[in-house]
Amino acid sequence: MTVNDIKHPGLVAWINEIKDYCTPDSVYVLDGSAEEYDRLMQKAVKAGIAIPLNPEKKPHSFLFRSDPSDVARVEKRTFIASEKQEDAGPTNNWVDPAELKKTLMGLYKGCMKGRTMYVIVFSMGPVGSEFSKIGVEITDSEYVSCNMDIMTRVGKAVIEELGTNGFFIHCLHSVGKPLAEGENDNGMWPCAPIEKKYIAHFPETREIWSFGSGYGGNALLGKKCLALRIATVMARDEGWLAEHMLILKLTNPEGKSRYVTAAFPSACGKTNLAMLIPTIPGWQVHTLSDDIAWLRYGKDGRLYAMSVEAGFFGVVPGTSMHSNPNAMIAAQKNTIYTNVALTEDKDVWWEGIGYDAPGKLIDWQGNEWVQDKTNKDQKPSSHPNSRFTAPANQCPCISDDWEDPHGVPVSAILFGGRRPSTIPLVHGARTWTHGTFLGSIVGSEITAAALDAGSGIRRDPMAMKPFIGYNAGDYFKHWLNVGKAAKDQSLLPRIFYVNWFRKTAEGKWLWPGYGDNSRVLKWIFEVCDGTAQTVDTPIGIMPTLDAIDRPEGVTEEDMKELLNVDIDGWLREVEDIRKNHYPIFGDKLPKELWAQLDSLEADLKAAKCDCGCGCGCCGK
Ligand code: SAT
Ligand code: MN
Repeated sequence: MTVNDIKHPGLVAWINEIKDYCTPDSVYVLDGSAEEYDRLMQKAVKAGIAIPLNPEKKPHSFLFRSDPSDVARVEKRTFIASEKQEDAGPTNNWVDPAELKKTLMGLYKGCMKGRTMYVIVFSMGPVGSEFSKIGVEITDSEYVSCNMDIMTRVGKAVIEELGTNGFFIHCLHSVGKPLAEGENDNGMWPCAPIEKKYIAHFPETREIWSFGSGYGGNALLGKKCLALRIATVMARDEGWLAEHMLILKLTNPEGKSRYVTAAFPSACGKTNLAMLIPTIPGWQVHTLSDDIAWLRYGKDGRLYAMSVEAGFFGVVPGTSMHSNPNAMIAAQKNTIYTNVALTEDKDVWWEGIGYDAPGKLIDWQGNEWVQDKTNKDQKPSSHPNSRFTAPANQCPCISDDWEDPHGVPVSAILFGGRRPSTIPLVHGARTWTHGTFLGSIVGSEITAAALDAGSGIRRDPMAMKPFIGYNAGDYFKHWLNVGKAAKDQSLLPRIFYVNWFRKTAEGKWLWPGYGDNSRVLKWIFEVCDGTAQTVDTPIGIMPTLDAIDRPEGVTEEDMKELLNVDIDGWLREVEDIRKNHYPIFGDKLPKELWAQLDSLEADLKAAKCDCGCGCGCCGK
């Protein structure tokens, strides 16, 4: 399609402005067709940056290898350029918007020379849903165009939906590597050096300007940039929630379903939970989203979650037919692989795939690689953050309502992180405010090697620390406000904190995880039904010792440990939050959350006090 096919004068003017400034060789508007996808992919193949995979092993799939400097999101180069610094808050890099635009204008000048400028009109959420948001990404990357084609809804239907004056979020992207006359990428992944990479957000004007990186969340601007950073700001203004959450449907043997969302920091198994295969007979899990959910009230007063992406951008290493068969099958065809190893017969291989490397490989940096199991220090063949991009509808357990324009009613919200000690397998909040408190203290333990000053816990509130587009203290306040806005508190989702990562003092896993996590989901389902066996504890509601069916290999002693309330550990937790975490947010930290912390401390001390007075005064 061409610019002439667009009937939106505002969009046409913006396209022309960028074209004149970035001076691409040509401009092309994506229609979203299969034929177009193939054409763009062939261009990348010709330039030597995409490798077609063996059609018998991975039909219609391609491998890309990025520049070694361009392998993940770069938080240091990610900016929230709000008018006031205070509005970016303590968790974001702030630069004055006028200054940042000036810097970036210097970089964008002529930056698309020798390239095609692609215009991607895309919808986050099903096309036509009143909750969806339309973005337009202008990019000079075929890789980005093809990934956006899988990850979002792109093309004609969205252009129609936008009409002549619809609102859209301006998303400008360039790899930052113009080509000289006759020059070609010649097998090199185009990007700019790290100090020229900018992932810039202008929350007030709802704009995203990204320069210099071609990878993942830096470049696929519908994902973290729009659907989280800019969306959190829109959600604050409009009264809803944009969250880093999977959505799953849990169905019991009687056929009753409940929807659960879950927020975990990166590398804590969101995709695995979203696609898990229950080990308890008769229970089923179906997937609606593995990364991002937008939540808002439905007319019936319940909170609904909508899946906003159309594909999965999943971490590859560790994915196997054992750990996540649904992801393996989803990524069997029509998939883009980035930074994994290539086999001699043009299939892909990675660490943790479940079988040995078949012969000589080419690793993610393009070098020969032969597996040496005697060498523990061998460099991996695939980058630890290598990815597959696969259409969501290829997932065997995709939920039939994953594209419901209204979203689905949420019964439970889960928070979690990697906590080898202290935090039990599961505990539940008593109220929405208590649940907001649990979300605000989410964190993962870090190894001594990476120990930050002070605490050994890296806090990642609501698993959103890198993705809140405004002041995190105001974000907590917004969470509390959403709870207060409920027509009826009893209709709100129940909030839980789960921890699959408990270890014994000897370092052995206490809980098998994966499919056995369905046992915890079952208890949560029963809590929502009002039929669960629960006990009230100082930290919240918990299962009785026999309320969760034990998986094979988990003894009653293990279960006691998994469900133990470690009073001293929790008191240390309280102290850490009081000293190292909450002060970060200054005056913006809502008083209600400080009050939650105080009452938790009081309840823990009272539980410790065995003189019978219950006041905690004996100080034992
Ligand atoms: O690079 S992405 O943001 O798309 C993936 C991730 O870091 O979670
Ligand atoms: Mn994510």
